[in-house]
Amino acid sequence: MINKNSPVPIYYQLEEIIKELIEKGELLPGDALPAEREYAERFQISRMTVRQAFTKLVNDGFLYRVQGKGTFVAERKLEQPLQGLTSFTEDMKKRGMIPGSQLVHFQLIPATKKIAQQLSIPEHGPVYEIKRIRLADDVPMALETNYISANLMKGLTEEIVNQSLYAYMEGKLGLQIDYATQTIESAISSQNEADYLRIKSGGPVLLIERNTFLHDGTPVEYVKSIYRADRYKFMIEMKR
Ligand code: 16G
Repeated sequence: MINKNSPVPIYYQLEEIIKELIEKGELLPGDALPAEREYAERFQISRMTVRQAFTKLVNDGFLYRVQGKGTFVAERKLEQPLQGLTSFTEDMKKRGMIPGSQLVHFQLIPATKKIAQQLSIPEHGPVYEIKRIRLADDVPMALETNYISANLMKGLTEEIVNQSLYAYMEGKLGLQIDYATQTIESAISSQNEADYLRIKSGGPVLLIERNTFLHDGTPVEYVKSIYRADRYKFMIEMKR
């Protein structure tokens, strides 16, 4: 299966072979890969080359390593469309997964200059700071910090925060969430974030910031999220 006369590097050919096995379901999430030595013998290539292919696949999120145990097939990434303004709860339900939240903290704080600006409210105005670990089928996917003006978000309780914020805003408060702007940047997780997300410290994450508005332009939330880069990829359709 490996062509040593090809101009295509051998590690790359092996990478493609492993990816195909994953694609076809012959290697499933959680399955252990054969030892480097075994692959080296099977394909008559050097262990260094096998390691190079494994490392590339680890970095690209297809595989993960466990110290002293070996290399395993990673869970597939969730493909999140970027069109459409949806909530975490809606996104997970659409996939047939069970959405969940673990509340890290829920506080009423005076708005800092930056948050006041983002929410178009006076500095030191009352703001809810809500930090939640967002779970899909009990697996942490993101760590989300929402800032919401307390004057807009009447009657917020811990119980509500453990459910869907968008459902509360629209269903109970009758607010019409209309549009949002969002940026996505790559980042490296801090020890703290990694602990919440159950990944290793320094593991890749995506920093997503969202500003959401009502139809009349009133800001309803400013959100800073840390998404697991090993579990998420974003998709957008383009046309010209
Ligand atoms: C998503 C949104 C977040 C929103 C939350 C509401 C991103 C990056 N963020 O996680 O802005 O506050 O959904 O979810 O997509 P909920 O209705 O389930 O509480």
